[in-house]
Amino acid sequence: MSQSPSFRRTLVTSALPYANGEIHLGHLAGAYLPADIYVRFLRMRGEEVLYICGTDEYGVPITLTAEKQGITPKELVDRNYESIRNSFEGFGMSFDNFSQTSRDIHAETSQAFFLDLYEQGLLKQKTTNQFYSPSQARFLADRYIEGTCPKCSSEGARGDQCESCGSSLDPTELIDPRNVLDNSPLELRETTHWFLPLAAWQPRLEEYLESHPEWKENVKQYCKSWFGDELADRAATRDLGWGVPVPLPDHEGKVFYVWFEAPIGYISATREWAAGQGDPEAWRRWWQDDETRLIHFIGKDNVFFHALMFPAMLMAHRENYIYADNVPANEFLNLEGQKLSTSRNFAVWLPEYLEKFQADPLRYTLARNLPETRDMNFTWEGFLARNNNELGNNFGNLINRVFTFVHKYFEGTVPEWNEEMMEEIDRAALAEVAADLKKYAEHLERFEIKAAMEVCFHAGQVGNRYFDESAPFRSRKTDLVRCGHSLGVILQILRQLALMLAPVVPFGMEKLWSWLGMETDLWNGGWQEGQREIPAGRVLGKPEILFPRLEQEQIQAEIDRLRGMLEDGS
Ligand code: B3M
Ligand code: ZN
Repeated sequence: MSQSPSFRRTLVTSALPYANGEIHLGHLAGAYLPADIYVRFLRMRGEEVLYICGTDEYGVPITLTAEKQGITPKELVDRNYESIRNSFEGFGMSFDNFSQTSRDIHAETSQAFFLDLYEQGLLKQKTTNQFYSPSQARFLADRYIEGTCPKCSSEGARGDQCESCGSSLDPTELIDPRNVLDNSPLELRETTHWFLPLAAWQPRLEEYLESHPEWKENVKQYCKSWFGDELADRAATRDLGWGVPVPLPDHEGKVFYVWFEAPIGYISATREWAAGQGDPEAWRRWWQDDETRLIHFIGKDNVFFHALMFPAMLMAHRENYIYADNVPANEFLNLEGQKLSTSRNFAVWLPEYLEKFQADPLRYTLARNLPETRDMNFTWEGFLARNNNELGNNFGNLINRVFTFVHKYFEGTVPEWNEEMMEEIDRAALAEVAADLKKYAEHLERFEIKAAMEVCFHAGQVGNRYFDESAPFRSRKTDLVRCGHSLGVILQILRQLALMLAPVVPFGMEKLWSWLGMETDLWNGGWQEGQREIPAGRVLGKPEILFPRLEQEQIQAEIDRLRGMLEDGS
């Protein structure tokens, strides 16, 4: 099915986070915050949008972690699911459904999907040699295998990589390969698996890519580099005790390869959502209707699966699925100038962050620093500066000064302001902010969130400049009518600032929205009301400090902790 240029609704997904640990800032900047900003923007404009996510719960890292902790994989993923869901909620992620791939609906959905391709004869069977552990009577994934590195002779090299010399390895290259868990010796045995022969879809995939010149450069470049060689067969199944069972006879002990089944998780989660709405078939509107536009937000390491493999699977299915209309993939976020490392705990974890700080300043700082076109850097000093200078001074103070003034001198109602009193300075400021609002929307439509944030910041500066130059604090003593008019004008600027800031700092802007006495739900058509003038005489709410200042001491502990991590690791 080709993608329709005119669409009625948008289905947005964020990469399903692995349920083997917490969420950190790198995740947030890659696949989550940008998607949430985009979705909130669409909702604010009253568009039909569905935002789907969930935890990715199968695969080897999960079984390894569970084994280390002495619990079952299901216990591990359920625990992590709860915690990830809670911290996402605290961060203000506005998913319509946040599911789990270990649920029955996902097993059913992915098995039916597999069978559709299988019955068409589109999957290819191949027999390979894999290490088998006689002591545990199972085939072992690469990460369960350890041995002596064939390149540098150091012991304890993993089946996929030697940590000492950095070589990537095939487990069959290891000298004296052993089971990591009990150190027992291994045997090579034949095993048979199903593969997706991607080369068969290559011409269609190339055409698909060409039909999307608007995609981000990085994504197009990755795809082109893969097209340089013929696309290889991709495993659809593997030998593992934890996964969705392959629904074929004589396939005991075989489950889907996690990258085959995880993207189908987007469909399962949509079906689950539909069932929850009491309309189980409603998912089809989101996946099988040309007028739906599908957008996958991901990090750059997931481009292959979202721009090629999953679209090929969707093309191959006999039912008419849509596939991604865009795949806005982000580069990576560094931390204090270094690469994030979860194994060395050199990361900022969301649950810990939320114990100490509010969500809005982090959302704002990350949005200003998104790794949209290149890797970016998060520093705690930068966070402090963004919070105090930008959120606090540029936006918070302006909002606070205006409201305090109106409450003090105009009984909390919007003062008389009107066309006859308009002077050049008023018109210029209003025109500038209205132009910013337009530019802001154009950027967001193109997924240029950082550029949209620039524009939003600029609009805040216009508001501050106008406040200083129209100087209601002076005219208050000389010309109260003029003073009221200036405040009326600034309130019009604030209503537009509220729109531009809302997707990024939703907690603060929901408050501002109500203080401004707006009537519509901000997330359902607020954009339209935000275009209309706030009339004189409206009663305004009482403000509070939206973005409290942070002190150096509050971030120093975080800086020290990260420094300590680096020192321990070196
Ligand atoms: N869990 C990898 C990741 O979080 C993987 C994404 C699955 S999306 C279907 O980077
Ligand atoms: Zn080595």
